[in-house]
Formats: sequence, C-alpha cells, structure tokens
Amino acid sequence: MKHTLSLILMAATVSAIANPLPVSVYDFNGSLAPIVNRFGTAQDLEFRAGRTGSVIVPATYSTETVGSVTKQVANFDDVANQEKFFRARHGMAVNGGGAYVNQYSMLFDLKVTSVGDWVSFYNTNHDNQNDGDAFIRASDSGLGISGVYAGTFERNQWNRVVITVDQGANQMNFYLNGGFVHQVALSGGTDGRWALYAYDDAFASWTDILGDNDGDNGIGQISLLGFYDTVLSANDVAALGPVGNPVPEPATLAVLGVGAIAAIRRRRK
Ligand SMILES: [Ca+2]
Ligand SMILES: [Ca+2]
Ligand SMILES: [Ca+2]
Repeated sequence: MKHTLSLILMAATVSAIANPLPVSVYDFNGSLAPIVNRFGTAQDLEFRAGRTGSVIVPATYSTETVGSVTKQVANFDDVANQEKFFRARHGMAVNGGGAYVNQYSMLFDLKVTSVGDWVSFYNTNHDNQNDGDAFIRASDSGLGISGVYAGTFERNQWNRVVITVDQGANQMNFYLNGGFVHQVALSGGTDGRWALYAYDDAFASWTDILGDNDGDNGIGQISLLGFYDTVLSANDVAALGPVGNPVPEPATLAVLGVGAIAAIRRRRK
C-alpha cells in the first residue's frame, strides 16, 4: 500500500509539472522524419498519391511563416485520382483495453488554400478505401464528422487543430487554435471505426493523414503533426499554445529524474 501511494504521489507530481508528452512529432521542415520519437517506434512519413495510396511520391516543400516561426512546410494537393496524403507510422501502442489504439490525440498545424471543398484530417482504414474519419466541411469549414460540425477553420491561414478520441467512451473532441470547439458522439465503442492500428500491428501499422477514399481532400500545406497516446484535456491543449508553437519534447523529462520517469512508465500499463 505504501509503495502504491508513493507511485501515485510521484505520478501526480509529474502531471503537475509536465504537459503530456507526444509519442511522435513531425515538423516537415524539409524532411518527413520524426523530430520526436519518444519510444523509438515511429518511422518516417510516406507521401503517397492516388486513392489507394499505391504510389510513393517525393514530398515538396515551401517556406512559410507559421504563427511566429518561419520554416519549411510540406505541400499537398487534390489533383483528381492523385490526391495526396501522408502515411504515418506514428509509433503508438495498443491502449484502452482493446486490440487497437483507442485513446489518442492528434495535433495539426495546417493551412488549406482550396475553398468550398471537404478536407479529411485522417483515414483510419489501412488502404484509404473508405471515407475519411474527421473533416473540414465544404460548406462552412466547420470541424466534425458524422454530420455534426461546429467552428470555422479559416482557409488561407494557418490554424492549429487538435482532435482527441476516446473510442471506448465514443467521444471525439475538436479544438481550434487552443480553444474547445465541440464534442462529437462516436459509435462502435472499443476498437470501433476511430481506433487506430498500433505500431506493431501485424496487418497494418499506420494511419493515413489527410487521406480519403474519393477526393474529399483539399489543397494546402502542413507544418506540424503530433501524436499523443492519451486524450488531451482542454487545459493540455491550451498549454500547447498557438499555431507554430513547438510542442514539449521528452528531453524536458530529464530534469524530473529517474524516479519520475519510472512512475510514468508504470502508469502507461
Ligand atoms: Ca470520401
Ligand atoms: Ca475511414
Ligand atoms: Ca477536393
């Protein structure tokens, strides 16, 4: 009992000090390699073309000012039948009591230059052969899925979007530029439609970012993509700051010491 209490105290201390850490982060600064790879389980992104994603193509980059940062970003487009997306081997493990990643959050620093079209954030399907699983709506640039949309993703400017999913609880939360937009009720429960393949899944080990089966893609640029294996809270999202702001990296853990890191590892089980 004493042992358990000390672990709880250490875990509580860590929570109070540190924001949740991403499993992987990609910054598209001239490269598709992860800049954060917390457990060594993430891999480089692949830039793919075509609705089945059958062709890997070279990424192209532009220099943009994202918030207060000037850097390279990756371009994407929606040329018919050659729509582009990023296949992400994000490195996240099975969680939430199922066979897939049931609890996660994804961060996007994104600019969309096309107007009046749907823009998929991601497709959980292994070969991009069904509909995207969260969208910017064509008519009003609302954020959502399953006919439930809110907020306005302003096109032709950089925005930070965070999507959190608790598939077991059937909850998807949308945040835009640090603020909570709304919660959408999902379906299917544990291992349902929005659960992701884990990094070590024998069948597929990726998620297709910006992917959609039949052209519900936009034209634009992406500057940051982050994966968390937890459901970030509203406070966590606010603490990430505005678009372009770097996310906390695991290196910041060093100051907390070995005991705190051990406590975090135990909490993950
Ligand atoms: Ca579609
Ligand atoms: Ca899908
Ligand atoms: Ca389109």
